[in-house]
Amino acid sequence: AANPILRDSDFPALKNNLIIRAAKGETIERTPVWIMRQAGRYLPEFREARKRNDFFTICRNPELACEVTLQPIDRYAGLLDASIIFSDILVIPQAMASQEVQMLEKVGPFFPQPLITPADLARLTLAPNVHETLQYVFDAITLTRTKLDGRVPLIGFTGAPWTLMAYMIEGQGSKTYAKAKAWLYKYPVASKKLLSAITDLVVEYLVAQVKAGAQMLQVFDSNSGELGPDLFNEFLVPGLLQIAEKVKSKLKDIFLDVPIIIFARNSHYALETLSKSAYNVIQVDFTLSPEFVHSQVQRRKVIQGNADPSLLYADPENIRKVAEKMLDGFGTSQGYIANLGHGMYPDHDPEHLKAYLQSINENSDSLQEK
Ligand code: 1CP
Repeated sequence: AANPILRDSDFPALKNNLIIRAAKGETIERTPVWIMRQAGRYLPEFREARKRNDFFTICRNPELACEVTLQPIDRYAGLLDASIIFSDILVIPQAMASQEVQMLEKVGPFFPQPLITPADLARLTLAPNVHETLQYVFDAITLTRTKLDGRVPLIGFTGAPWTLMAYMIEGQGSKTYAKAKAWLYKYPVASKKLLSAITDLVVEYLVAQVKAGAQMLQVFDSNSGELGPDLFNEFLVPGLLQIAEKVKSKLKDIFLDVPIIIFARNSHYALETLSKSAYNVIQVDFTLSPEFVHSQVQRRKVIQGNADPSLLYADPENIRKVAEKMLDGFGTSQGYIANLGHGMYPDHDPEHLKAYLQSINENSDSLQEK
């Protein structure tokens, strides 16, 4: 049976809706900020929770997922403007393969039986029932939005089709993604079949997250930068555009509407196309200057990003200077959400992240006057 549709009236009233208004392009009183991987191993309280439970146990247990989602919100109270549900992009391949993805120390996610040739697609369930396979994510979202008590909105997320396909073929992260890219050149028909199955599943997965309480969504195409413009346009663009269009249209049918963020990492060639899509916000990585981003996006979309995560190794004084420059480039009272250009690293100092968040908060006052 389908889940009930939960609406604003089923949850505590939202006290800080800055990021939602910013994502819709409204003029706001200061720049909102959240951080990719804001829950994670750089936090001692997360490492403590991980000593007791393995990674996917936390993902599958709504109480534990809720607990770690709230850790950065509690620690940086008043400094973060959004939470993101604790999970991983690899839950989708898990749902399609009904095969364990392991989380290995120093390696990250690992598939013991990766796809090798198109014949291996027969091993997959191309259209699993999202409620049978991923109900734990929806339960975690409902519980977390309740426990947030309206402090900040809750973001739901997914991996994008190509990024997920790449993990399913490589079996783990890769420097070149040569095996997965070889599929695009050698088996274009099978590749499109797999990408299209993942696209349909991702659409259902995102819609179900919103029905469960997610107030914003982000699509992570972390590996799109490996492709170059031709492969990107042929294999990725159709699915990426469809995800935003179909999710919006399915939500509209049930009188729901949430902003959607797209992150095509390291893909300068993606910006113009994405700026004409149904996404609301484009997350940009740290290789892109504000000038270049503006030249491609032309303020058709809200921008999110993009300081180099390695900036957080600098001393707080330096962090402040770089944050100021970033805000000068991107930041106005309209069209911008601050973040990093990629996620937190495990050896980051939580106090340095605090300095980054504070400088964004302090600086947006003076930006108001520009
Ligand atoms: O606060 C948050 O953002 C937590 C939720 C979250 C998200 C949004 C996690 C928890 N993972 C993700 C997304 C994710 N996972 C992406 C997209 C964003 C990005 O580009 O970083 C990707 C590529 C993954 C895959 C993944 N999961 C990797 C990368 C491996 C590689 O070599 O490519 C790793 C190391 C993980 C594990 C993971 N996921 C999340 C955490 C906290 C961790 C650390 C693992 C642990 O605690 O043992």
